[in-house]
Amino acid sequence: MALLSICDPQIDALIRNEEKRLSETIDLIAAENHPAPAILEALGSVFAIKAAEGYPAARYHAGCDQADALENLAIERCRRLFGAEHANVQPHSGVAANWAVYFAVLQPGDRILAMRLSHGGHLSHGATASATSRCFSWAHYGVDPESEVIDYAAIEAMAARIRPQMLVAGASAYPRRIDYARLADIAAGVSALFMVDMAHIAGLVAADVIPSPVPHADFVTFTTYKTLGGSRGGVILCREKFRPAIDRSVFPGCQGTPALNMIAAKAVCFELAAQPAFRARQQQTIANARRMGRALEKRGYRLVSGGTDNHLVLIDLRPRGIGGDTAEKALADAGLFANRNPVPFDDAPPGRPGGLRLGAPAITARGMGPEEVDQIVEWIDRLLRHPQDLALRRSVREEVSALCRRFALPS
Ligand code: DSN
Repeated sequence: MALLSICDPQIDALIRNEEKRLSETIDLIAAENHPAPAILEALGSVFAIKAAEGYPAARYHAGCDQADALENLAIERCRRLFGAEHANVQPHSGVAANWAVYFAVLQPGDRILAMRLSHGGHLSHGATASATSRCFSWAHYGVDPESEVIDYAAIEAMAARIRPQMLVAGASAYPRRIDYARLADIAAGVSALFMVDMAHIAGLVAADVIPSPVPHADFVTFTTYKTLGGSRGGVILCREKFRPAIDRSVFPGCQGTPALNMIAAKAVCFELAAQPAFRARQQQTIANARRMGRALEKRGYRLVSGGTDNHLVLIDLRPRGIGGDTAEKALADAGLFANRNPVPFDDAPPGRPGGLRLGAPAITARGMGPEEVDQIVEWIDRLLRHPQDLALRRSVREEVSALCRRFALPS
């Protein structure tokens, strides 16, 4: 960074400011985490330079000896971590991984059945705003209106009616476990392929603290920067028989040269995720999310599905008469970062949804436990009781900074 401060002080200043923001505030965004600095070191390494189209031992550029060793190691570590037959570590993101799976085995216009965005699904699962919606014929399933848990009987009926070529599971705002065995049976019953996007929960799966989709699915996609605790990037796991189609679809189908620096960071992330300390951290992530949920309920908040089995909770703010956008802003001004989110059967516009999503991965990475979770919930409650009180935001922000000084970012 010493060089950057000389050659580009503006960018250097932005990096310093972002470091300060991270260390002095609390990250409750369920999709985020605090990676180990070793991961960022790999990301900023000379591997950022190399062009290496293709795969190990089959490149379209010369000078790839180290690149081949790197990618092979990343693939091997990833396969071992998740017990997968094949791993492609080249996708630049989770969305890129999903595109590559769709185009590996489907034709434009094919039918895909996936979880509805407003019930917790993901944009790249055929949401109207995503280009994926224009390439395939999507149908969406959701949660049961009473339990707010995935309605498997309804999925079975929809699958029988629609006869999709692919069934997609996985979510970005669903606090419960997913019954992969049941979904695999439903897919098999209509001869559909089965893909699981486990981006949010990949760390919990790697640590074996929740069930893995890998034995049940033909394809599993994920990102490395959420619960898995790495930096940004995507991965595809698949059965061996799909290896040629998946590899061709990633390169040259959907991407050009891989980002080898990202692959280096992914490899370090997989190595760290295989350590015993990582398992303890993932167990604590779930314990912290559960505690957060119970503490919120005690203060009268309604949680979607009544709680959580994973790293996030989704608060339904509609009974409180506060928009998710107002809540997000009040918390952010106080140094607590979370994000507004739709809740199932929410008819509010997307910019002003009725929910707030809170996640425990980043606070857990800082070593925070039950006492700090209770304190965070107390702040959230105070802020949401007086969502327009600017003085309150300022005073909570000071308390947040004081807590942050006791819990350094991972070093
Ligand atoms: N998928 C988005 C989220 O869950 O916040 C970003 O990764």
